[in-house]
Amino acid sequence: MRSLSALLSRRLASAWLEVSSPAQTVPTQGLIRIDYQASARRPCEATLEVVIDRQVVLRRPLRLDRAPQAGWLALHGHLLANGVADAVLRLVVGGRAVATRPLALQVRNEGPLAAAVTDSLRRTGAPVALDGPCDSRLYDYADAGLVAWFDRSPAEIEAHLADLAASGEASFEEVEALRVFADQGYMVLPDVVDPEHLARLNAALDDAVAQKVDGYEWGRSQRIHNLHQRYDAVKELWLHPKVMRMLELVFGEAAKPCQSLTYVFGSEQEHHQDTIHLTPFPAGRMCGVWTALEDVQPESGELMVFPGSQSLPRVYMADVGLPKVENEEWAEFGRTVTPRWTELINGRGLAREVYRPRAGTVLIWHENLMHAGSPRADLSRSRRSIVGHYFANGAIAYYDSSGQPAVLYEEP
Ligand SMILES: O=C(O)CCC(=O)C(=O)O
Ligand SMILES: [Fe+2]
Repeated sequence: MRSLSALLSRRLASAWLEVSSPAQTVPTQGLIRIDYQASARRPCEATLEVVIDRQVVLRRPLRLDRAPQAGWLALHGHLLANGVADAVLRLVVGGRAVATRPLALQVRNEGPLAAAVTDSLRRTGAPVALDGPCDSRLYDYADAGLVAWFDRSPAEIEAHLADLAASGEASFEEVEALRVFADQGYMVLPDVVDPEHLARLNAALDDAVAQKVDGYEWGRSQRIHNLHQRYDAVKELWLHPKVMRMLELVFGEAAKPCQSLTYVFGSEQEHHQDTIHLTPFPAGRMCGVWTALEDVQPESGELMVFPGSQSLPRVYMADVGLPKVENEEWAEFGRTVTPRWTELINGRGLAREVYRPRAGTVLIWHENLMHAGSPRADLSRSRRSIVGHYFANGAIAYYDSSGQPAVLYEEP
């Protein structure tokens, strides 16, 4: 008997759990991502439980063995009170908790959009913890009350712009730019980045190329991820006051950047909506921002946009019946989703426009604007540009194509 209980307690003690979340260090809006690693000395069936305020909000079966198994889960922070949420993750084997890890999560959902999202999640009975990938079916995209002002009727758009002008919230030029954005799905802002800043940005890019950051090889279309984390000049652009101001007028909320992508040469990306990759709820609460670091030359693989295409139906993974993309295996996605986008463009007879801005010009596109990188007819011509994707404060941000929650930059 004694040896049995000794054996049992040794077995029970032999499971490991490590947990972490960005919300441990910064107050976080929207989805809260929690990463974990679990293992056990001997193969066993376990349950990972997530407890918040003494309520079990998730039970996930895991088959453990010696090799650490990594996973993640996401919480709807909108359904938690602002402040610190005391979460506990534990591994349960044979009815007993064999490893327990506390997590103090800082929750911050503020402003009218966050309140509207919380109401929507409560109405539809969304769970606190997602038991699987992030997906559009979790959210009430059909709720007319959550439609962004720029996705409404022409009369409603004009009424909104008139309000902005009358209250002095936006200047005449800003109202004009917003009108173009609502109508065409993008706006172009010349001379946002001054020559001195452009010089520093190009120097940062030269350095990144020389150092082969992100494995970059000269001449390739490949993009370099998140250079704002390495170079102040890129971070300054990423948080540029003029861009942030314009995005705030678009969203009616402050903007939060999500990532930066730097291109030395044209991307040659096929036409696409960002919606399926950088997905906001409610719809419309994400924008792409494209900054030219040099005067864009013909045949360099220019960005192309399809004016007016933002009003096409949004394509989500649930509509195409594909499983979430894992391990960067995009082939099936491309075979299924790209033809669907082509059909949508052709069905409307939408034309493409080649974008050839001067250095320092910024283009802001609507979440659902169809855009592409044209083929690089002259491979020697660079096309230095930086793209940021921004979500509205208060929105839920996720990557529908991969099912992961987005992690946004939160002001400390
Ligand atoms: O710059 C390009 O060619 C395309 C970039 C793009 O589609 C994106 O970053 O969303
Ligand atoms: Fe894109």
